[in-house]
Amino acid sequence: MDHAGARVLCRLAAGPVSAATVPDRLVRRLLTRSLVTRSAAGELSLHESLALDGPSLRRVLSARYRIRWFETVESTNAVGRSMSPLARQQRGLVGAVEQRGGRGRHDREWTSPPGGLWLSVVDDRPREPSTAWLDQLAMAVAVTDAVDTAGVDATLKWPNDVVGPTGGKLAGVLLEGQSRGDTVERSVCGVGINADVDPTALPPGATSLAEHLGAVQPVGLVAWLLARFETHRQDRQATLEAWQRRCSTLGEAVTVWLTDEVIEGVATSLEDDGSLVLDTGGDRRTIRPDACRRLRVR
Ligand code: BT5
Repeated sequence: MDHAGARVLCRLAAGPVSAATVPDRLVRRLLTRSLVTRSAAGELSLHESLALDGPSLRRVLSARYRIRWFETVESTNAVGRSMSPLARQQRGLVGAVEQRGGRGRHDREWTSPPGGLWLSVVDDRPREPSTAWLDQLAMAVAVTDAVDTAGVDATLKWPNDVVGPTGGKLAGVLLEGQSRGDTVERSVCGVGINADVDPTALPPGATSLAEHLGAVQPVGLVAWLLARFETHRQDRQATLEAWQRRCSTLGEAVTVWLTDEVIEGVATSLEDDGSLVLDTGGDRRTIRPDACRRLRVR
């Protein structure tokens, strides 16, 4: 699906929209491909045959993705790590209805009931580490783009949280790389979005799109999410700027837990590699995303 079509599908994730708000040619294209239906009142909806499964993802995504879909899986990132090699222009996409052993950073548990989007994007282009690490930021910004299009205003909390309008954690990103020497040979960018999930099925402090929008069709989000991810990861400067615009951490007094140290200071800016700069009252400390175990705004 092209960008304009992917964006419309994302708007439809939260329910019908008036066909009058979508260019006629695009409506015809989406109808011809049986991705949407139009009611007598002129409202577009996602086609009822689209579900969150492998065949539907093949219909909404381009052929560049090698898709592996599971009803239940331990962790989509773990499957992504062991996928057979991809061609240079190809991306792997691993998804599941439910994860039994979903993982966050530092091997923390990631709760992944049905109704959420649990995806991992696999890329085998050899890259230098700082470029590969940018994917983490690019995916977080892409999530805010997608949920914003679906109707939820989200912000970013450094290093990798997407936060909903009332402060709960809506999504998280887990980037893993397999390196040889100084080259990252495979990156697996995992993203978990609490889409059509009842918040009572989630840990305290979490929120979901359903909590803000009512019923959501998660498949509607995927093509636009991945289109935005690919766009952001190609432009470091634009991604950093977009990240900073969306970030609620900058300017705040924060406490950061590292493995063997706790630092307090004011978050002032983001470095090119995604590190956070803290003003600790005279001193300047730079913290890499992977070194941060926890951050709290004071
Ligand atoms: C993250 O870790 O935020 C990264 C989450 C990445 C999950 C995706 S799902 C697809 C792919 N496959 C995987 O196995 N993982 C990736 P972190 O910053 O460490 O946050 C983890 C913390 O968030 C936990 O300790 C809980 O407090 C909280 N948490 C767990 N599940 C949650 C959920 N569904 N929604 C919001 N918060 C959650």
